[in-house]
Amino acid sequence: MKPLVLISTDVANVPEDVSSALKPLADVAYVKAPYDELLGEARALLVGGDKVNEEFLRKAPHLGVASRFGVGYDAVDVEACTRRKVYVTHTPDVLSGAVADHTWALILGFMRRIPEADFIVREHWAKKDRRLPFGWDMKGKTLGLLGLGRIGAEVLKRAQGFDLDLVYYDVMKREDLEKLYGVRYVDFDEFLGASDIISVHVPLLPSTRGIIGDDALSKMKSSAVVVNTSRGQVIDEKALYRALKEKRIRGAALDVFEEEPTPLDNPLLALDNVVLTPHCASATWETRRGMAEMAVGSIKAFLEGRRPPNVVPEQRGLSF
Ligand code: 8YV
Repeated sequence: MKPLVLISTDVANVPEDVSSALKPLADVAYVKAPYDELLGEARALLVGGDKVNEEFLRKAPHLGVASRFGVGYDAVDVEACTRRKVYVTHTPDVLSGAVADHTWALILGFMRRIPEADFIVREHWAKKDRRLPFGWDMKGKTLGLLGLGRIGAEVLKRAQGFDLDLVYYDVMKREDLEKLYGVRYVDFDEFLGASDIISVHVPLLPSTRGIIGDDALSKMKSSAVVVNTSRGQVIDEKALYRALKEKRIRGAALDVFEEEPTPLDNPLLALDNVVLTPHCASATWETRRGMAEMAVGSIKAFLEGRRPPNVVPEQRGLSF
């Protein structure tokens, strides 16, 4: 009997002509939660949004690899996987450009009021009953990158044409990028006090959860725009809502939320100083296909008896 591979995301994300690379080695099933019964037999899992924790792993005694369809693996308990000798892989690099493009779409979409401008053309321009308020120039603004890893670096690369002052805060200094792109390292308080646009590119960790909360928001300029394409939980959404509602900061452009999909009664949705997208920063034809090939490739290597590529850093050097 062939081993069983479960794919817990849909064929739009992992097309069958990509997953078919596994067919000579395994039976492949696309599944939607709950899939407890199949999990009992599964040797490999290509995991979309599901939480892979101790409770989940208990139901998957034969699992050898959890291949995350994405770069962020905050929903996967890597320690629990390591204890059970389950490899955790992810898809770094392949999506950095698409996420950076989307970050810039959000920045410019907010600064030039693109969603509102579109609405005015459709509903009001010809009737001359509502004008589009002015937007803001990029020139002369300070762009602050919270986190300067792979995605932050791509955002920085794209920032070069805009005549911006560039600062960043991270746990690691990136002198290479400082030299290459003229970005300046500042401490967290200076970062908050200097930036007109704060773009979040840190992973969700205990140390980054809620890092943009009441205290951080109180240190921002009134011109600050918070942009988030990383994880919703990095920002305390209630604190952000209060700051936006009271116009203590200028606005926010968000692709990610504390709860996803974000509920329709999330008060953020009623604000006019926000631009919102549905966690789609990596959602392009080319990038999602690249992610699928990478995630499938990790499973294929595992089934062929090799240590899979793109194992998460916490499991570097480990072989099961
Ligand atoms: C999602 C992401 O994985 O890479 C990540 O960590 O958040 C996204 O690319 C994607 O939306 C599929 O779940």
